[in-house]
Amino acid sequence: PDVIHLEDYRVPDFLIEHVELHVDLGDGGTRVGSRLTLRRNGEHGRPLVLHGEGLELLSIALDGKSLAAGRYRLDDETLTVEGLGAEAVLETECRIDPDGNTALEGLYRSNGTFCTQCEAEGFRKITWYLDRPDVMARFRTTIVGDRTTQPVMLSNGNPVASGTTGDNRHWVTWEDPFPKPSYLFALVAGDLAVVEDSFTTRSGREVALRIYVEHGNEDRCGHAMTALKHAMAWDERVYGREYDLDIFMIVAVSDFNMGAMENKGLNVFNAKYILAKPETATDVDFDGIESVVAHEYFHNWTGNRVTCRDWFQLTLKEGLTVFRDQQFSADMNSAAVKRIADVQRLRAAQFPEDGGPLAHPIQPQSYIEINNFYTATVYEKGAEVIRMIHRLLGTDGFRKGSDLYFERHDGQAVTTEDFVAAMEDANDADLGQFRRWYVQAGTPRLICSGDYDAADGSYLLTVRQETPATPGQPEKAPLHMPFAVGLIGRDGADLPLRLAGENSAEAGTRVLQLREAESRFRFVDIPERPVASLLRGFSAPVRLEFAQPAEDLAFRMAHDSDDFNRWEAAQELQNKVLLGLVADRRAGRPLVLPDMLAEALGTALDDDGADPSLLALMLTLPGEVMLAQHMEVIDVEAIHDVREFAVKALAERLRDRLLARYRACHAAARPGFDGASMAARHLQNACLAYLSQLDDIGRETALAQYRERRTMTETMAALARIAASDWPERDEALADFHAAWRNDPLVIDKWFTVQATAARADTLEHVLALAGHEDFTLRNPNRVRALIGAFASANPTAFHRADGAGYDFVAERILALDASNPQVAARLIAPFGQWRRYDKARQERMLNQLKRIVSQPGLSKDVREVASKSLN
Ligand code: DPP
Ligand code: ZN
Repeated sequence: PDVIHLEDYRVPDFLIEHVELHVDLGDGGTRVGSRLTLRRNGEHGRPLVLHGEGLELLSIALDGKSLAAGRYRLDDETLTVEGLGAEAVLETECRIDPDGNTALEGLYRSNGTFCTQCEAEGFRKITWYLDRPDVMARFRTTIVGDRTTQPVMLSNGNPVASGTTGDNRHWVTWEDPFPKPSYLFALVAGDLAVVEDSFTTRSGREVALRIYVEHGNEDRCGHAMTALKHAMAWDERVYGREYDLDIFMIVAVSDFNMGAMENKGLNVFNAKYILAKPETATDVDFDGIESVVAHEYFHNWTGNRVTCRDWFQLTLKEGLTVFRDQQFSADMNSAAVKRIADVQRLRAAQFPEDGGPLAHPIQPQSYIEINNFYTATVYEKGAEVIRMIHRLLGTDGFRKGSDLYFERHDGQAVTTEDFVAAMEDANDADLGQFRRWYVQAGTPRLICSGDYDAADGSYLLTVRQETPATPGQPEKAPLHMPFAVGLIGRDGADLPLRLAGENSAEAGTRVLQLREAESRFRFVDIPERPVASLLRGFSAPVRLEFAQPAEDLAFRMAHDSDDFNRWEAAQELQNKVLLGLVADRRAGRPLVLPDMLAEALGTALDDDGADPSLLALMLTLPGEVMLAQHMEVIDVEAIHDVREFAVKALAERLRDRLLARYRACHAAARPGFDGASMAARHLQNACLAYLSQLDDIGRETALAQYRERRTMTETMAALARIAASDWPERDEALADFHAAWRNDPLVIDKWFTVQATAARADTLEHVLALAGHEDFTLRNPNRVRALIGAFASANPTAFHRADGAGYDFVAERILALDASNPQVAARLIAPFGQWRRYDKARQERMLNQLKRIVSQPGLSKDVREVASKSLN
């Protein structure tokens, strides 16, 4: 296979100054005319080689003269033209088939609406082009369509002309004044409703905001619109960045491979990240909409105005933009709760990736299919790397750096090095060693120990860092990272911290810097044995190893001034207890829940002053997937049984307090997206997860909450309990839910997921039946993720069934899906890549499925790359 290497990067042989597109939409195929104004880049005699895939050539002309067959060469991936002058105009016309485009890259139809997805390399499926991000051109796009079925026709920039052509057809021309790479091109045409609003920028320009949706969904756009306006104001306030066109458009489509796409002035969204009202969407959905709308908006500066030189720089825009959307959501809601959610996501998706056969640095050095590198590492770890720069330089320093970055590079296609250099130069800082984060894969371990010396009142903190070997990187160098710590006194308050040799002490969190394989810090004037709170706020993307007694963890759960670390202390205590129980179970000892866990959680439940959402997170035991990460060889059944045992035992022990808190939250919550109600629902549902384990009141509480149908958040939490139960009402509730929402695809996705993730012995049989349900289709990525993705990644006992039937089911669907949508198929392989973590029998079964996938004839590059690398 063709491997693309970063070190092979070369500047383009030609540049494109201007593009004129003429897209004639039709039911039997679409004609795309293109007129490229080209300029030779440097002194050379090389031919022009354009990318193009699946295009049927209708005509080609150079500088106004039609080209004879011998003057150009066409193959499956390129169009080569020799003999261009220093400047040239190339005109082509081709036919494409949007209706037959099931890969959802390039121009395709979703529920009748024409739409595009060009990142990373979809534009070459629309017309021949230099489809690489360092070629930035001005686009003028004319769309011709049917007045009845495509009354709305959109592209980037501003509409500059329109008219009709007879035959009930019309046309519109859009012009984008900003030069852009082809991956930011977009075109949408269909019969869509529009919801309008406006935003006045701080310099006083009025921007028209438009969200286009399928008819009937107009009442589900309010939250996205509010999020957009908040994001626009936030980027002005926090980064000094204003929007730059007169119109900002968002289109929601049903069939979309990703979450959304930041095309210039015309974002195209997976409907899941736009459409919501409390009756149809959960609070998690609402949060997701807020952050994805902001994320795509923020790309206008970090991605579009300043773009990537090549796809190895993907984290330049994605890591940075994820960090920006995380900051934004933290400002909109509870910062600690947001931080916890982000770290949970990093640990669930990125840590396994970083420790498995597909480990790669946030700046990969090679790829076969770039679509496979839109990973948790590039995005989430990339955001952590930016967050560390933010910590090291401080808020003002980071802002100085981002200002310089925009000032230097506006309108350019640049590299991660350019970003880091701007941060350094603006702050006179040295990020030399820090750059290793861009090229070194693997999650570092921080092995810490603390020694209190009562005689001289000092506390010695020793931190050793070690990054495990990853494929192709056996040796690792020490990394530079911020390490935020606090020492807590007996009264629960942070002690003032002074390192030996320093003159004054400061209370609260201290950000230490680690650079060496081993670092030592001696804190002085420590009057009593402190309780250390390390890696506050998760100041670096590492695994912390610090043996802290259970009493200290419980103490920190109650007193740590860092809310993230209060939660982390709860997680650590729960991990300790649950892993102890796993060992007991494996040794055949009876399971006994330690009193101290129930007491610590009871104390949390009674904390009326804390954010209920934080308490909900503290009360929720680590999930099976998280627990598994702590085991040498993952024991799927033991983890499951022990966790179920602990939940039930805790429910019995804390019954009255859970019930009281449940009722209080239920009474406090109002339907709607206000922070207090969302937090109350969060805690209400965390209590329900316990209460539903109780034989007497569990069933009635869950059923009552389900039947009340107050908000989708409450309905789904209840239905999840019901779907996992053996209660006689189970089948009826699932049938009832389906009947109520059968015309609402986003809600039906939830119905599939709740069954795919139910912890039951017969889940696979249900999932097999659901895969044959009339509402199931491999053609809709959301539906695939709702059933197959959820089953494979969020239901360990069912996916890892000892007989291998779970593996067989998923592998078979990956192969079936590969024929129509390779990009989404490749994403489903990840759980198989974790095979090394399991027992011999499972290893063999997982490997056999990977081998079966790799040996399939006609496999896509996407699936072949991930599956074959997963075998290593
Ligand atoms: N649409 C994807 C994102 O925003 C890729 N750019 O992350
Ligand atoms: Zn992005």
